[in-house]
Amino acid sequence: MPGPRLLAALCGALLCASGLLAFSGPCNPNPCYNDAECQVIKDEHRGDIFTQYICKCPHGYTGVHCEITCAMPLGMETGAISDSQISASSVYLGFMGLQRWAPELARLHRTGIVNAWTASNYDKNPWIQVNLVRKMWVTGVVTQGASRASNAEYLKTFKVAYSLNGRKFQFIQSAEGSGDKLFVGNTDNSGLKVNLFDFPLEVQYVRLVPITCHRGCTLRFELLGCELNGCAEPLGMKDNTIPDRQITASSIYRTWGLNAFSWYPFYARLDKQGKFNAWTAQTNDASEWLQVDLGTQRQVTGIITQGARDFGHIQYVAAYKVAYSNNSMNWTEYRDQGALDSKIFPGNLDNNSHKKNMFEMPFLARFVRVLPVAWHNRITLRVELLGC
Ligand SMILES: *[C@@H]1O[C@H](CO)[C@@H](O)[C@H](O)[C@H]1NC(C)=O
Ligand SMILES: *[C@@H]1O[C@H](CO)[C@@H](O)[C@H](O)[C@H]1NC(C)=O
Ligand SMILES: CC(=O)N[C@H]1CO[C@H](CO)[C@@H](O)[C@@H]1O
Repeated sequence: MPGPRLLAALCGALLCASGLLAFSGPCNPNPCYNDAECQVIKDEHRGDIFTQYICKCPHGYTGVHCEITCAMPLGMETGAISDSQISASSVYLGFMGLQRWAPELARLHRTGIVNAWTASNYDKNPWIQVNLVRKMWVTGVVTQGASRASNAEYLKTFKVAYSLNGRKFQFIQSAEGSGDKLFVGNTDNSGLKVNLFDFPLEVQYVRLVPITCHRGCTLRFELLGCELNGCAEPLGMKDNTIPDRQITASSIYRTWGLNAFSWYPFYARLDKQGKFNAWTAQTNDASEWLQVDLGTQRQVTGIITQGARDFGHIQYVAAYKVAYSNNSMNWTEYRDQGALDSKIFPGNLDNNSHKKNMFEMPFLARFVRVLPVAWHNRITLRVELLGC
């Protein structure tokens, strides 16, 4: 299938004589993927001679040819976006100041009595904002209301602003050119409303600005998008495409020494459920490791880690190093560009949140090891590797 597309792209690059392509033109056949619209760029508008067209990506796709699927949850619900990355203009204090409807609670599907962000009644210009820490593609937002004192509260309409530096914000504009785009929000306390943007935003900060609210400006939400390079798909721990036998470790912990209570390496799959749902090392020692054989050489661009609980005891790896290899004998410890020492990645802080780390220097390798450096209670891991 890419044949004609490739030909068209090459032809575009080489400025083929018109007539070589039947019904010639850089958009015929359409070089864009995922039903994207191809627009010919007129010569006088072209900044360079290498593209004669642009692909207008449909919702949830990005990349020059709209080849990248880009509508993954960015981590409000899973905790990959940490509390410290979420801030707001104000906080509602309920029940004589004892209930704090804080911004870091504004996570999709959060449960509990106080389970969302609410702006203060006195806040004339409320907003809530996420700092993604680095530039990412953001392609949409999912919003949800909540119940406060058994009354449904939610955002009926809102605007979305974005920024590269956290100081200068711009609002998403309406396609018709009639000013800031007004997004339609929720209609009850629990339903989800998905809004995909007309164009992906390449940004670090995203701000939701309530415009009209039902009772109170109360919100739970998720951001949708992807990493900039597009090479950050899960490599198969969570979805089991990496088989059990390819996940090994230095040792296995058995609760009360019982075989039936083993914390096997192949339990180390992100979000694994059950009583025994993670890998735990036999000893609390920095020589322990967890190894994933990806089956073939893959481009590895990031890692997500998660802790677990053993009969109520919270356990996790708080810091770790990463090593990689093509033959599982000679290992290279990951280092940032120009760094002399192996990188120590920040790990988890609790039994359930996802902690994502992206590699500044992605690597090509078949085997990846996680080398715990610091931990809470026992060395316990659930992981996913990201790449393509
Ligand atoms: C694995 O082999 C590929 C080439 O086949 C090479 O580019 C890559 O750097 C190797 N990775 C390691 C860890 O040696
Ligand atoms: C590992 O690396 C050493 C030194 O670079 C080399 O001599 C040895 O052959 C390598 N072993 C394997 C199995 O590739
Ligand atoms: C003891 C403890 O903090 N347990 C937490 C483990 O994670 C779940 C899911 O996020 C929480 O609900 C528990 O409170």
